[in-house]
Amino acid sequence: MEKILKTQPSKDKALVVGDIEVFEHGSFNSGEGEEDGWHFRTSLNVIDMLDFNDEASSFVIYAGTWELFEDVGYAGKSITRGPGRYGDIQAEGIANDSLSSFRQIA
Ligand SMILES: [Ca+2]
Ligand SMILES: [Ca+2]
Repeated sequence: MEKILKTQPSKDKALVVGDIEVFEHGSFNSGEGEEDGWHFRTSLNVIDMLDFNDEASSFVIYAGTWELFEDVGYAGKSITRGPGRYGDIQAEGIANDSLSSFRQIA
């Protein structure tokens, strides 16, 4: 089964090209070998994680400053992070398995 995301291009062309990778498990573990393991890397804003909703546990930001939200539509509790490796999303302030949308803000 192919999993899908609902994405949007950035509205602000002045932004650097963002680059973020999100993982199903903590410590950048995609659960490879598991039937439902996943990770994905994108430069697009994701307004609704759809098949990946409420599963993310770690992320890496390679470029840009991103806002991550617990609810779809860039709503609910959020955090803002720049480039770095974040092996435990809960330690950053988003509950584990709750990420639903994210967008680049700078
Ligand atoms: Ca997870
Ligand atoms: Ca959620």
